[in-house]
Amino acid sequence: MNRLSEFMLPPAKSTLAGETDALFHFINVTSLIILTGITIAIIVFAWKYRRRSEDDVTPVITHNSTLEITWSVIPLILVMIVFGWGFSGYMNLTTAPDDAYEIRVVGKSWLWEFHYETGAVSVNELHVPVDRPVKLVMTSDDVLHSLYIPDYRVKMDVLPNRYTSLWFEATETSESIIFCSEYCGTQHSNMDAKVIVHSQDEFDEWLESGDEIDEDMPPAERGEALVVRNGCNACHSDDGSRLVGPSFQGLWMSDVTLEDGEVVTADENYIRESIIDPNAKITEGYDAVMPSYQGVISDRGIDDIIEYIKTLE
Ligand code: HEC
Ligand SMILES: [Cu+2]
Repeated sequence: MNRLSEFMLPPAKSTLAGETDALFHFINVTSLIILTGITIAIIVFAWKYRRRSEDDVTPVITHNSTLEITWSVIPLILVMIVFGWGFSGYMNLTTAPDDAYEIRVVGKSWLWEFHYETGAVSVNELHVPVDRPVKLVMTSDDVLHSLYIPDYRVKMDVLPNRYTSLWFEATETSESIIFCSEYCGTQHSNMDAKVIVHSQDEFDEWLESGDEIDEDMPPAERGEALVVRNGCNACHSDDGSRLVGPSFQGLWMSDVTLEDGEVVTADENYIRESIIDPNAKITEGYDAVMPSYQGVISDRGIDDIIEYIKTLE
């Protein structure tokens, strides 16, 4: 079973993965056996009962009860096994244990935000403790997204205006990738994140200091780290090239023409507003697709990002 998994599937790193894989292999292997059997039978019978002479006549056979019962009952049993097995797996997947640790998830075009009980927020990095059930309560800020962690064999749609949830229990301290698996616009393919599994102690420590990027770093460097951590660089380049949004290079104190023709200077206040309330002023030639970072990036963090943008002359 493990060999099969390694050959066909990503590593299994959650408590639910084993059962899901076992059912997958059962269906796969059974289908393969049946396919082989039927193919061999077709070939053998085609050969055995081939027409040998001009006056060969096919006997008239109306039915064969034994055969018909056999080929109905065996598949019925197989289907019932798959159904029962699948149903118990489904119940397991959908009912989180009562003591599950809850984390709120917000999907936005095109990033993932994770909100923890302590008020800590992380973007595109989900931090969880190992060997402990974790329940994600998810919603979307805009369109349909879907959170998919292949290593854990879990996936759930994320919808605007309602909550969905999924749970898992990570079995090892490692990193796994998270995908958005519901097409959500031009940067859908970049809407990935990772889940970072810590030991309980490490996780508690992370929660305490989570949002703090190293204090000793110079502000501009912290700003750059924040730009990466918050996924800004998916839409903004630092080298003048145009992505979904305008490049940060040369932005500082430049004249920005807005959608309505007004020209503003890209000073502290403009940049700050662009981060907190991006749709207040839309830059000419771009779509209003930037998510708001209100409540995600602290005032201090915004200062750091401004310092970073200043360095990109
Ligand atoms: C999903 C893509 C996307 C992400 C992620 C994103 N932005 Fe934007 N951003 C845009 C687009 C598009 C515009 C231009 C339209 C507008 O003004 O809203 C923009 C505009 C801006 C502007 C104004 C630039 C100008 O030339 O007028 C600033 C500053 C900015 N973003 C900063 C950030 C920061 C900082 C982050 C990360 C914390 C970020 N953005 C994340 C898409 C994005
Ligand atoms: Cu998405």
